[in-house]
This record gives sequence, structure tokens and C-alpha cells, in this order.
Amino acid sequence: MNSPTNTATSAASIQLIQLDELPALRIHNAYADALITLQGAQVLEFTPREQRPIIWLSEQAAFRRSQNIRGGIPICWPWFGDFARNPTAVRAMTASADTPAHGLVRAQPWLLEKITEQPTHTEIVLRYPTAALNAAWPHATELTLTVSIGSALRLQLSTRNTGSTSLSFSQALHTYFSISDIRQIEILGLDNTRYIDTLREWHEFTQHDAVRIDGEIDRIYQQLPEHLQLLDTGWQRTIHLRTRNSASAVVWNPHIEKSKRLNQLSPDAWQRMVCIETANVMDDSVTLASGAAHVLDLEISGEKL
Ligand code: TA6
Repeated sequence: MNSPTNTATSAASIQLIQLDELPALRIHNAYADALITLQGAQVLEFTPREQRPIIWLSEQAAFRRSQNIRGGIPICWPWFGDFARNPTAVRAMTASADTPAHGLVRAQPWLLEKITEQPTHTEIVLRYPTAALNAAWPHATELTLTVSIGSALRLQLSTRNTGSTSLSFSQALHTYFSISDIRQIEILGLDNTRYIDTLREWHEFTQHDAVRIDGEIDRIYQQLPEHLQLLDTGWQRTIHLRTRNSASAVVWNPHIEKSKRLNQLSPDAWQRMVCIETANVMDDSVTLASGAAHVLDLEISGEKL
């Protein structure tokens, strides 16, 4: 009788691996390869078959408990960015003095709830144990992230208000995209969109034509369309961002000078990445009545030109 061999028993292989101090899931299926840390439910890699990596991860990324990881798709919740810049309704949700940038769940352990093999993708559900937030966020809330790994990458960040009073929060899927060169990309779909320029006293401006980047950029676009494109002529590809329930997008690149002040970032890395963050921030922050739910939905796909 033949000895059992290590034959693939499904379309996907999913391994629990260790990245230095952090457990992570490595997914390999017929459509793509991906890597997700349980800390922060942070997608670190997504590479569709026959394509270049879509998501950027710093060559200097550190994988330490309770430390941010530079790159991938950090989850910013229940506030985005500088807490003090958030609307009053969001700031009123906590009395804690500890209000780190980008919220409370980015560098904390999430729980792996479920892995399901679908015909066109692998689906992974992670849940944040919000009861652990206690004083910092004393509100009954269910927070889950569903990641679908197929020819496209889909993230659905669900916030359900299971308490008896309304909740207000801001949020972002802080996606770092891998690009050929910052001088060879354009972001399409934001023409005539209003934006707050955080580098020009947070004043409001209107975008004319495509977004091209020739210096530090840190803008909050509002009242978005549901389809943005990252056109990369250097690599002859377009990355599509299709969203639902996202009214804001943050476009960020640190360029030369700010890069010097950031950790886990080599001096020239700014040339090979750009953030387009799928969000609801500032006036687009979300207020949920008791029992209501909100799903921030992002689908990312690559297309050869
Ligand atoms: O992407 C917008 C932003 O708030 C920038 O201002 C910059 O701080 C960036 O996030 C990076 O944040 P992090 O905390 O990951 O270094």
C-alpha cells in the first residue's frame, strides 16, 4: 500500500507561521499569495498570480508585539490619525488620556474566527475583542474584518453597535501600495473632488485632473466616487480600488524629508510606495444608532495596461 503523500487537499494552503514575535497566516491559493498578521489583522502582502506585488511592505518592517508595522494595510479605528483632529462626537467617545495615532486596534491581537474556502477565493474572518478596550472605549461594539484572497483582495471592516446608545468613530484601511516610482504614477478619479491639505494649514482645496506627486503629500479627499485608479506607467499596470461606504480617501507620501523622521523606512523607500487610504474621517466620521452596523468595503485588483 502506498504511503500517504503530502498531496494538496484543497485549492489553498494556509499556514500559521511566526514573523519574529508575531503569528501570521500565509495564504497560497490558485489566485494569489497573501500574508496577514493576527496582530492588527494587518494584511502585509497580496500578490495575484502572474502579477507583481500590489501591497508594499517596508524592507525595514519590524514584527514586534504591540509595535506598529510599516506597510501593508493597517486598520485605523475607532479614530483616524491625530485624535485631537477628530470631530467632537468621536473624541467624546473616550475619556482615556492614551489616544495613540490611528486608534486602538492597529498593534493589538485580533482573534482568528473562521477560514472558509470558496470557489473563487479564500475567506478569513478576524474579530477584535473590544471588551478588552474597557476604559479607552467603554462601548459594546463588535468589530470584525473579513479578508477575501482571490484574483482581487477584498477587505470588509464591520462595526456593529451592540450597546444601547449611539457610537461615533472615524476609520481607515491605511493601504500602502507598491509602485515602480512615485514619479511614474497618477491617481485617477479624484478630479473636481474637495480635499483638506494637512500640509497647508488643513485648508480646503479642489483637485484638478489626476493626482501627481512631486513632493510630500498628505491630503484628505471627501465625497469620493466608488472607483479610484492608481495608474503606474513604470510597471504598465493599473490598480483598481472599488469601495462601498467610504466617503473619504487619504493620499499620503512622506517624500524625502518626512521619511527621515519615520521609523522602519529606508531613506529612498518613499519612491516605491504610495498610500491611498479608504476611510471615513473628519466630517465623514460615522455615527451608529444602537443595534446598527456599518461595513467599510474595499476591493483591490491589478490590471495590466
Ligand atoms: O496617512 C496619513 C498619516 O496620518 C500621515 O500623516 C502619516 O502620519 C501616516 O499616516 C503614517 O502614520 P504611521 O502612524 O503609520 O507612521
